[in-house]
Amino acid sequence: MHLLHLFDLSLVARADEPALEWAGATYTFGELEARSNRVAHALAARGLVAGDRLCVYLANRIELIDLYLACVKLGVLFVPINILYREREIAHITGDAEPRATFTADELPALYAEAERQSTTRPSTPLDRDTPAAIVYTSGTTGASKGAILTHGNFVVNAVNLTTLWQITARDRFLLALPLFHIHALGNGLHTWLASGCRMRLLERFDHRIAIDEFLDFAPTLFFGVPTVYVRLLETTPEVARTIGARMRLFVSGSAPLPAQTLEDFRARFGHTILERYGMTETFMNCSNPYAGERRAGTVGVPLPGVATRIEDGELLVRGPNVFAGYWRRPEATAAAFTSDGFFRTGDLATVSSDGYVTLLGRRSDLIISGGFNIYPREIEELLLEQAGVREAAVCARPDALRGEVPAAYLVGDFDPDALERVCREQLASFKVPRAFVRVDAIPRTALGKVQKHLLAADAK
Ligand code: MLC
Ligand code: AMP
Repeated sequence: MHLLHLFDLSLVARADEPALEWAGATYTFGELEARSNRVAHALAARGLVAGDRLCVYLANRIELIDLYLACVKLGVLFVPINILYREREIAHITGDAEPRATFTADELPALYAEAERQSTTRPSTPLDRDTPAAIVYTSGTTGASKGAILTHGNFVVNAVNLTTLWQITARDRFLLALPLFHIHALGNGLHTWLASGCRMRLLERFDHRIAIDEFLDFAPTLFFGVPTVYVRLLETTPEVARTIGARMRLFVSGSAPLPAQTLEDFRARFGHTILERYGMTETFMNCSNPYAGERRAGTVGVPLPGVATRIEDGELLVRGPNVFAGYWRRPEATAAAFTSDGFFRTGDLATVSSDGYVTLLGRRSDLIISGGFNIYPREIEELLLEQAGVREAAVCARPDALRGEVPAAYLVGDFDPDALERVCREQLASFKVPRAFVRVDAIPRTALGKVQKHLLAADAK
């Protein structure tokens, strides 16, 4: 099975039904099929063939969906880049993926002018379960961001699992506000939408100042968020929250730990128990709380169908058809990520209760998750160490009520904190810019020279 078998449940079988609300207009599934076929032919006319990579540096918009569908139809690997990334971060991805084409908002008018002249019939390309559909970059613990190769089979099994288990049907109204450059919105959002054939309203991003108006206007039944989004939604007045809650069927949270208090506060205000699930770029979704059974606070629920789990030295290992095909052009990193019997090392520390619920305890690495965006301290430390006067640098997480964690920098040397902040703002995505630049006499280290971040982090609290 490949992705078009899944998508045709909507693109073909529901061709005349409303599919997408975007920027005030409504499109049917048939229109999306025709648009993406035209775009696919325009890309092919520019020389793109199966196996090529195509990078997109775009905020959520209909053209991003057209481009994704066009890539799937051509067997071209779709490589989304976080729209908040700056030159340095983008250059790493384009250098590594070596795309045949890269689309930013500026390139779209020319492409669509070419697409206008193309046929609306679907191009034919041999595809199967193992055909790579996308490369999604995930920051590596060593600092260098690695491309996870995600196959048609990975996307299909994830979408089938979630659509079934969360009872998503064509009757749902799905509000999608998360960024399509990550697998949360791309793998879970876009694919369950197309698998179920429901109506989706797409927002450019989650803007807490207008999100409530979108809820009231669209009256969704289904919503996916990261914990920061739910903390933001708690700012809603009790009356409005009740109105929204009365129409909603299911709120899902993931990508970062959902505090039990947020779950409780949300239940009190919206009358819904958020369903928490757990995934990774490399594995799609591994675990989910049950739709019908107990949604247990502080846990990520039970392993999904087909997903085998094992705990080794406290770390959660997973194996199944959801797990990616390896890192792009990094055989050593791929080999290191798997055990000899094919289990993927998630890097997440976990325990499992006697009735099978998985609780995540933290990360093996010093990954920081801020508002659902991942930050590897090493990348920021390297930039700081390039700056005049900085002799040593350690970046670690500070707890933050809104975003879960934010980065803080601890530095040895003679430097100007304002200048460091300016450099970080210029060269890094906004969520990676340290919230504090703290001068310290020494970075605490073990006898072996390893930085003891917990001592710095304790100091920050
Ligand atoms: C935030 N900003 C964005 C943005 N989100 N810009 C474009 N697109 C987005 N999606 C920018 C804002 O312009 C602003 O920039 C700064 O970030 C903070 O904005 P804010 O309004 O204060 O945002 P906030 O209320 O903090 O909410 C941010 C957020 C965002 C929660 C909406 O962090 C977000 O979209 N997170 C989702 C990340 C995600 O999908 N992760 C999934 C990874 S996959 P400035 O310059 O003004 O500061 C994964 C696997 C799994 O982990 O299991 O899912
Ligand atoms: P990414 O590399 O962006 O795919 O992020 C994957 C990581 O997000 C996982 O390894 C977890 O550490 C974290 N994550 C995802 N979902 C949850 C969750 N429900 N609770 C805690 N952490 C989560």
